[in-house]
Amino acid sequence: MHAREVNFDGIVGLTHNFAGLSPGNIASERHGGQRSSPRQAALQGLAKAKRLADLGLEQHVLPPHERPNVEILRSLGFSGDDAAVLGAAAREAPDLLAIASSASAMWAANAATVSPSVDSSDGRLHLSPANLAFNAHRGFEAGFVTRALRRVFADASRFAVHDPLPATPIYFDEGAANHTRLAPSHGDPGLQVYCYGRPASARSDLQVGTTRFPARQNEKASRAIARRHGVDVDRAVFVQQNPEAIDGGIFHNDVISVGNENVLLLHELAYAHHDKAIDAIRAAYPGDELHVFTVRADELDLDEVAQTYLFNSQLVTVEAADGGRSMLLIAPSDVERSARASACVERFIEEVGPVGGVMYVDVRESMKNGGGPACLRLRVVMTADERAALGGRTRLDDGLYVDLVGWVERHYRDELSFADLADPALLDESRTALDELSRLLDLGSIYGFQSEASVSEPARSLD
Ligand code: SUG
Repeated sequence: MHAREVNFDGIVGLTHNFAGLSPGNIASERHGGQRSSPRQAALQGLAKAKRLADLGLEQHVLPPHERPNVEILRSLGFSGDDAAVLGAAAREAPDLLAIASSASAMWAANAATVSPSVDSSDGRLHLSPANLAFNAHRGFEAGFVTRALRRVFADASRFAVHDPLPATPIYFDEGAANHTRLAPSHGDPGLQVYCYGRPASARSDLQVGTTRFPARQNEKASRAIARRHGVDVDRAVFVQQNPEAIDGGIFHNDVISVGNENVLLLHELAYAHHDKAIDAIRAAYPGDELHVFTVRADELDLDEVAQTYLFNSQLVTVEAADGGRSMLLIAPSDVERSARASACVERFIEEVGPVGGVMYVDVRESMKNGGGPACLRLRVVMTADERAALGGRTRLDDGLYVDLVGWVERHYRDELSFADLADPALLDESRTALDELSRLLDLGSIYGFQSEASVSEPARSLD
């Protein structure tokens, strides 16, 4: 079956800011309190997505969430009109204003876990929105993500968009950031590699094995997702993240490994038991030739992994006009500035046959919150019929790119400080922009503040 990888990138929202909200995410902790540029962040994200579209890849976008979200603050006890709610939260509980204002939904790799139709028992493409319940600010994303995915993947005969797993520690789920699919080519049945930080056997945080930073993904969540998607158990491996890596600031597995078709690029400290994990992956891989390229700790230590985000590159298959195929690594520009990280890239290109080159992209604003190129996208392997069945106007062609850049330039602030989050004008600007965006993307009334959405479609969560 011929299928392609389609990337859905999260459009960065109007409140993009640095609030230091994610323990164990070193970049987020380091940049907390600094001024941000929502406009630059959004333009960088769109430019990255457009470069992939220009390579001939199918590229889509997902809408930002409504932020600041005063309904979140109301549910936490603040009352009055919108301005009063924002003002009281800013004075009495700035931490809550921060969680109600985060633009963290931009990292679409955390939006859901995906199984293409070729891997599922009912022949449909399955998506499980992540509950992201580990972090207070991210736990509010699941309701709107579910609604947005149900608009885009609306055809229930082809797509199943599940409810998020229950938002409780044994089902902590961070989405595709901890999942890689390997296959001879996208359209072939694949091997699912699910990676978790919290083993099913751990009865409390004390038994997770980390000493400095928390582990997020629970093995039970990964197993439940594999089960509900109907993936073949013989083609699924569940491997533990290395607690040493989590303690080194590697909070998601996609910050230390990336796979595409028959290539897996990873660091030797990605998994708790490297050799055992690679043996299991090789044994279950449904093809003849799997290229596993391991970067050693003496080539690049964990600090450099966390600083450069080498492994948060996208590895994509590019088809040339003559039908030839070759893989390209889409790496953050921080890798290019590091002699040691770029040496690893050179060795990777030299030694792994299918990989033809590297392209560097600048997503600095996102990187400062711990999100590289791969964090910004949700990848979905799709057949031509499935692609034709997508709802909305989310495909980033030249026309939509021009429209979105114009939209950002009209509505986004160039600079934002934490105090600005309480500015009622920012809430108005955000709603005006999102209202326009929902029409641009042809998604109908999708936001809670748009009356039709709140009347006809009660939100599953506060969003
Ligand atoms: O969950 N940062 C995100 C970064 C997510 C990166 N995604 C992947 N690796 N796939 C997180 O830690 C920081 C927000 C702040 O501090 O303002 C934040 O949520």
